[in-house]
Amino acid sequence: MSGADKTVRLRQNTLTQMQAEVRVPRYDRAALEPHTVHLGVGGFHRAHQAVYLDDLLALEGAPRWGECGLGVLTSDDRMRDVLGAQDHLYTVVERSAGEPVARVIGSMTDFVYAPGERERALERMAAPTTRIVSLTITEGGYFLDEGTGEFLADHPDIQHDLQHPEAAKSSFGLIAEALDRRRVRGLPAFTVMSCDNLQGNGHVVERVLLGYAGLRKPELRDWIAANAAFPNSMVDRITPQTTPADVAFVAQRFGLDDAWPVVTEPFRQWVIEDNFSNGRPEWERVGGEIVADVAPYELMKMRLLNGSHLAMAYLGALKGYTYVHEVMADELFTAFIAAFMEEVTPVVPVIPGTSVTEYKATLIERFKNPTINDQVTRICSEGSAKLPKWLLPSIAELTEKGLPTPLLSLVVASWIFYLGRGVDERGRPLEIVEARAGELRTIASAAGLDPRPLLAVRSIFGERLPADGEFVRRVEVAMRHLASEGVETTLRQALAKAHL
Ligand code: CS2
Repeated sequence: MSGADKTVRLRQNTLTQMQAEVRVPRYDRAALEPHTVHLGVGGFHRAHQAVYLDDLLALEGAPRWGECGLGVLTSDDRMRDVLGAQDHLYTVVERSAGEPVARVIGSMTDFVYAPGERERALERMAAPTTRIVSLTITEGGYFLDEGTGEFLADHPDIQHDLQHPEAAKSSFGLIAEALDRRRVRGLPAFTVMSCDNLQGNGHVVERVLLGYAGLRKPELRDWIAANAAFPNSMVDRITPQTTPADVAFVAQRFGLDDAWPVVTEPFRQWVIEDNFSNGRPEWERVGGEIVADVAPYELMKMRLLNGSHLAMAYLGALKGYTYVHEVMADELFTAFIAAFMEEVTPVVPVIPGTSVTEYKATLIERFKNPTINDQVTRICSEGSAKLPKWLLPSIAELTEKGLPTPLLSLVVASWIFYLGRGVDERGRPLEIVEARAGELRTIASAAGLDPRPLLAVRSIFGERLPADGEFVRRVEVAMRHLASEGVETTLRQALAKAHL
């Protein structure tokens, strides 16, 4: 197939005009009930949970289980506008070395923008039809202190929501108010399902929500604790940010005029704990893995996949790479990532029926995917939220086992160095996407090559790691190497030592 001469605007009533190779929803979208309300409709959600639901809806005898998106951030107005203009349809394109595959996803039928329609957002969740409220609000969106694991009750958004529950701004303020309305109306509690990459994401969302509800009113807290369910889950699909080039590609290759498609890899995985308070779709019919204990899957994924992303992110950015596949085309980096995974493996759980060796080999292949153009700035973003989840626990556990962590420590060093330096090795400014950028960059640049001031930020590093003199020294030596010899030599030397 070659390029399209003219494009078709994506709408419900143009689905019949799509090129034959584009799969479109054939189920009756008008008959769907929004049993899921999803907070945080970004690329990942649209390429993952909504796709599983779309697959399910295409099956014979599937229930009419649809979903409604819910935007919590003021910046979500763009998603509302784009999806609203396309009848909430959008395209997912799977790209790998082979032919790209495009499909239109129809599982979402509505989108509510909470900052502009707070009451409608609350009533959508409080409605009898709502069975699951799911979230992808990013790893940093959970109001927990990374060092202590405590709920950040003093956060200004939380304080605002406690004082004005009907005008809640945060995800948790909104969910708690909706659950309170259900409690008062005698409706069953919905399941609260986090789909963020956090260890025990169900436990985390439960802790934050109960922490918040307890401050609002004890009877609400007790009712939620007794009635709502918080399943843990492991989610996986590498989904870069959509670029103008992706929009043009979808138009040119598939003749489809979609203002905000999603480009992703063919791989996807979803492992879900069977713990729901008000029903769930039969995801197991479409590849979802329903298990009793998700913890080992989460650990395997976060420590190997997300950990490796961190390992290549800051070093790759410093080296001047733009895309993940460029980093992985550099043999030194591929060897480094393989050695990084070896170093982490002793703290990766053994899952019966899953080969960690194969899992790691698949990851290298996925990272090398040359067609999705995953951005180094994306995997660098929000390091202060990601390191405590995907890297520091591995260092702590390896140290506890008496095992060395030279490469993992180098990754910590690369992050601090990147924050302080602000430019890559070619002298080009680094685009640092980080909620705490101002504060952290000031500390890092004032400290020069001394990692201690940054390691002393307890809300990121906690108490134990910064007190480990051996670890601190390793980070310091690695930072000095990065400054004096650059990324390439530092990696070469680190690998030579790791192989001793
Ligand atoms: C990435 C993840 O955000 C990141 O840094 O590691 O978004 C990763 O692509 C996904 O977790 C893959 O499932």
